[in-house]
Amino acid sequence: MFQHAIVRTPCKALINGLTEANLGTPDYDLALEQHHGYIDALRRCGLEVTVLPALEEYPDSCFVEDVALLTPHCAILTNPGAPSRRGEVEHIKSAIEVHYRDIYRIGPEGHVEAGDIMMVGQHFYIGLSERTDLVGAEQLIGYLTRHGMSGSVVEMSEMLHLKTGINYLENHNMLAFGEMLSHPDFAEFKRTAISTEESYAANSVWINGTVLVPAGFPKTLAAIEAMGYPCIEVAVSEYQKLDGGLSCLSLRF
Ligand code: CIR
Repeated sequence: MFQHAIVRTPCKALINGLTEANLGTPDYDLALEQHHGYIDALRRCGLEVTVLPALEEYPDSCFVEDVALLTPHCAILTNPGAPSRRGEVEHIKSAIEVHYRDIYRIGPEGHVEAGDIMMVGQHFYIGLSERTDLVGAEQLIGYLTRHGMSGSVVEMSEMLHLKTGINYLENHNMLAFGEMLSHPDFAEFKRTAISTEESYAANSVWINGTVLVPAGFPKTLAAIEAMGYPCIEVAVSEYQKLDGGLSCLSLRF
């Protein structure tokens, strides 16, 4: 179960965030409104939410998930593969120090963005993407192992981050699309296929028994409800324009 979440208010420079989505420029006011709705959904799942102030010099800084991995036993600050995002890490540190004694950091020689990390119990799957490399992943696994957890790397080629294409809903259930549907590393799990036109909704998030689902993806919503999970739909269209999924907008621990 999770008790806390950390989010960061989107800055006005959000409209200049990194993207390959081709869905147009985000509307900042709508993005702010959607961020409030997101925070509200986290609270409805029982989380105490820390809201950090906007960081105008980092357009993508509201995607806090990428800059740290918060496990039940330790925290690991990452070193994002995207150069424009590296400075975000220093700014998340103090919010994490409030909750964690053991805090590690990925080294300058390796790169990790935690959107590439999927937690399944005490095991962490780490996607090797354009943002996360083997050197970074091995450092991360070293830190996890010190605290009795484990990690493994996942080869991938089609998507931005691992969790763009696969997400764990607990109880052995995963949502997957594209290369993640047949990926051998997840053969032991029950994978529910997300169709190409709803692929964005593969990034739905389990929080304390409830699943947050991006608004506007009815087939995925119905599939998750049919699996027996209560769902909360959250409008995040302005973040989709920046390749940002539901999970990247918060750190949950
Ligand atoms: C980026 O490209 O870094 C941001 N525009 C989106 C980050 C999405 N993060 C995630 O999926 N964990």
